[in-house]
Order: sequence, then structure tokens, then C-alpha cells
Amino acid sequence: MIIKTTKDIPASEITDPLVFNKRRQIIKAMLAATLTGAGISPVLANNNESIWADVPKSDFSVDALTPTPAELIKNYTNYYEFSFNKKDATVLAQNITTDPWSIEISGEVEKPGSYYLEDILRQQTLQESIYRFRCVEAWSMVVPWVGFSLGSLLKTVKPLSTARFVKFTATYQPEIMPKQHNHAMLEWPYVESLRIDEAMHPLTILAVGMYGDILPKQNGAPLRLVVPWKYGFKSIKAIVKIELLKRPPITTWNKFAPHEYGFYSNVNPAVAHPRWSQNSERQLGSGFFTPRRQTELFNGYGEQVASLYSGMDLRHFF
Ligand SMILES: Nc1nc2c(c(=O)[nH]1)N[C@H]1C(S)=C(S)[C@@H](COP(=O)(O)O)O[C@H]1N2
Ligand SMILES: [Mo]
Repeated sequence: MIIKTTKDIPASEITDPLVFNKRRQIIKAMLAATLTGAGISPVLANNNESIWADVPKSDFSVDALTPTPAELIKNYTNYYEFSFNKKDATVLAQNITTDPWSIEISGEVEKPGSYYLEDILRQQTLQESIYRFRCVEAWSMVVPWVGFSLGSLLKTVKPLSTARFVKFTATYQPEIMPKQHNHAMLEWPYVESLRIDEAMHPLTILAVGMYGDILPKQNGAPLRLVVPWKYGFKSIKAIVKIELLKRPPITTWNKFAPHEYGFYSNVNPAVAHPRWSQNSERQLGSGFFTPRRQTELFNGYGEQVASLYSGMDLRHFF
């Protein structure tokens, strides 16, 4: 369902230069209006703490999963543009300006263009998706994301039949992202990609929030990909460009070490990383004596996604 709020908030108000600087507040007001319009509790209008506390649950959200405490998710971040150290990355990421933010969508589409994030949000239905998240480094967590379906966004720009891959590009801002001065190891900006059917799959979301509130900067604000059946590095943060392509693009980690980081990077306990096993994982927040979790094929989402790879040798296409 697409909830339109154009009636509630005139477009003139959104483009007004005075209001321009307050886009974050606009998003809050807009979402409050959206949810009220949908008959959902308007509590959030005055509540700055968790603006999206009442968004409906996605069909793919697993209630039985206990989310990892927010403080752990916020303080254990991989954000290589800022630092290779998880704590430093968290601190340095606070320098990113996420507002205003626009996203270019181009390539094999009928309607390419550049869109302000809040204009995209006005067309999309936000949902909470409680997903498992598995990093290739063999740690994992459970995150209550707030986001919308990537497929639903892609449909608005009308992909051509020639579109077979989706390329995502993260922001490039060496002024505030110290590691982007060095292109020797990783190439910048950070790039990731999905096959078009993976991108259109309803499990695949673009997240703008977590724990009912705006996404913390270190977790990829204002907009990041979340593909829960793949290793975490596929879930690119701070996206500024989405391109639909005929051919698979070169991606950051695959280029850096092709034998270690495959294009697919589906979570698979049977395919070890060349330097460590992927058979089990350390759950963030678990105690010293808590046993490691047995890693599941497709991170436990096999029922939903295994058919995307039927007939493929997952060892070869790792
Ligand atoms: N732009 C960008 N996106 C990124 C990364 C990064 O360094 N830069 N790291 C990836 C990796 S390796 C992981 S595990 C997840 C971490 O997400 P989190 O910090 O929100 O837990 O983000 C992924 N997306
Ligand atoms: Mo990762």
C-alpha cells in the first residue's frame, strides 16, 4: 500500500528554502501525518524520542528474534570510509551531514532522476523489519530496522527489461572520511551490487531507521541497504546513487580480494572464508560462556530466497 501525504503537506512547504534546513523535522511531521492518516496512533507527533515506534511490522519480520541491544549495534560498526577500527568509525561517522540528502537513480530505467530522500519517503510505506545480520567476520546481531522495500522504489522508476544488475554507490566525501584519501587498498567510493531479482525480493530493504528512530550515522544514515541473507558488507551504507545495469559492476570488496569476497556472498556455513570458518558465529551481546550460534544457510532465510539460486553451485558462486 502506498500512503500519499501530498494532501497533508503542500509541496510548496517542502521546497520552501526556510523549511529546507529543517528537513529532518519535516520528515517527522510528515510521518506523523502519514501514520495518523492510516489510522495508526498519532503519539509520535510530539515524541522526538522514537518517531517511528508505531510503524507496522513487515511480513518478514521475525518476532521470535530478540533484538541486540541498541547500544551494541551503535558502537560496533564497520565503516571503512572513516576508520578500520569499529569504535573510531562510530565516533568519526558523526561528522557526516545526512540532511539534505538526494539519491540519483539511473541506467536501464524509463524514469531516471535525482530525488530528495524525503520525497522518496512520501511515496514509500515504512515498516519495521526485525532481521538477523551476519558479518563476514563471523559475528552476528538482530536488528529492528525501519525501512521500505527496495523493489517498491525501483518500480517507481520503471526498470527496462535490459536491467539485470543493480549497482549501489556510497557517498564520497574525503573531507570528512579520512580513509578515502587512500585508494591503495580499497577503492572509493564504496560500491556494492545485487542481481535484479535479489534487489526486487521483498526481504531486501532500504533502511532509514533502527529501533523506531532515525538511523544512527554510524549505521549508515540516512539510507542504507539491508540484505539479510548475505554477509554484512553487501548492505552498503550512505547510498547516493542506484544504477540499473546490463552487466555486473565491479564492487569494492570483490575487487580487493576476489577469492575472499564473492559477488553473491550469501551466508553459507559450508563455504569457509579462506582464512576462517563460516560455520558458526559470535552473537553480539552474548556472554563469554554463551556458545557460538550455528550459522544457517542464507542466514536462516532459505525458505524465502533459496529459489533464487536453484541449480547454482553455491561453492562456485560464493
Ligand atoms: N559505505 C559502507 N557501507 C558498509 C560498510 C562500509 O565500510 N562502508 N561496511 C559493511 C560491513 S563490512 C558491515 S558488517 C556492515 C556493518 O553495519 P553496521 O555498522 O550497521 O553494523 O555495513 C556494511 N556497509
Ligand atoms: Mo562486515
